[in-house]
Amino acid sequence: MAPAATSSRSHAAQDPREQQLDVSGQNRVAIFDKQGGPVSIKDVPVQKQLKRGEALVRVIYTGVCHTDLHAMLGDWPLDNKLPLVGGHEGAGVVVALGEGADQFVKVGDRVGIKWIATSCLNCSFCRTGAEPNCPHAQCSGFSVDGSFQKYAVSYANHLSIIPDALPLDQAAPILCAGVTVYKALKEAQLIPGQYVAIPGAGGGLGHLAIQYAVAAGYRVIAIDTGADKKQLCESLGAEKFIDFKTSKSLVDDIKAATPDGFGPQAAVVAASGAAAYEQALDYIRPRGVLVAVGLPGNTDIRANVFFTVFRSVRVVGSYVGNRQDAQEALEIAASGKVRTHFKTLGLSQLPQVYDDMQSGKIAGRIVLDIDQ
Ligand code: 8ID
Ligand code: ZN
Repeated sequence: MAPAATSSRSHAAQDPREQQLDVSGQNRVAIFDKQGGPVSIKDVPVQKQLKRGEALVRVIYTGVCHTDLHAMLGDWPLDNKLPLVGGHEGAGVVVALGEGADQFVKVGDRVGIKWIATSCLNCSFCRTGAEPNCPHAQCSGFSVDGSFQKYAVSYANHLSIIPDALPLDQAAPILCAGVTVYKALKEAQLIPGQYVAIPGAGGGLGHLAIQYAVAAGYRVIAIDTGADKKQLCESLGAEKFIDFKTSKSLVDDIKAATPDGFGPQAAVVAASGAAAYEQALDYIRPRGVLVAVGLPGNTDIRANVFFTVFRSVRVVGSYVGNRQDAQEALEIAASGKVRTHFKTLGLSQLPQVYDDMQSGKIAGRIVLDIDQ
């Protein structure tokens, strides 16, 4: 696949579909019945009966995250709903509300559907801002149907408000990829001037991680493979690109990219493959942190106890972000400091997108136009 074009728009040229608040015609969904697919595109009736707290969102654009591919393939140790409409980077407008939902959003609001579809807002996790860890959380495109459909029923309490200055296609990938890496960089607890290595830097999460890191004043060592991803990572501000397929010693090359040769203060692992975790604890510097973000199924992080102590390194897991993280990530994107690099395809091309994602051909993100 050709490298994606970066949108040149700096202000939201509003999509005329954002004004169409009547619910007309059928719902259009991309759905699969069993793990491994096939994914088919179908017309089905729109669900117009909304329960308390629910919102009907007219999705216009949706990003495709590697998580959607994991869910379709069933390679995680968790069961998803079946049949399933995937997708959790949905951007559109609210067209109807269930009882009580108007305390969160209004009809006509430009909103985003993110991975955490809802949470109880009342447990000790929610009360302390750890909404993704809520035991009652529901996940869009996994435990409930997601954004690969024209009319998605979601929960008003977790919809994100998309800033006016941000076009919906630019916004969509921020709703998972953007917020996830923004939060993961917070978990790294770096200060400006410090180095972060980003395995998976040329992918959906990674290319946004480079930009949030640069915006925070961190220095980025990008790790991925191929000329397209190298060019993308360097254009976004990575100071060094290391190709994991051609490097003779990843550990030596990454350490050598820092001035004193001790390696970066953090690795934010945003790759979907298990190999990206193998050497991260060896190339971060003493007192450094490995932030686990990428989710290869059935993979362990192997940490030698002696060297974990002797080098005083930390390992932390980082799981999307809360409602405030999502809002901040969107607002930074609206300011122009972070721009999604994407190619737009139609919802009907989702099976091809999954094939290309599996073979590592996508630099940046694919955003689907729901009506195509
Ligand atoms: O909350 C979370 N922790 C969270 C949220 C969203 C997504 C976690 N994820 C997970 C996804 O489920 C997936 O496992 O993050 C991973 C990356 O998602 P993505 O960015 O949507 O995937 P992508 O666009 O396919 O990019 C992956 C990149 O990793 C590179 C590939 O070349 C690709 O550019 N990569 C691989 I595969 N192996 C690598 C390696 N060994 C590698 N890069 C460096 N070293
Ligand atoms: Zn995702």
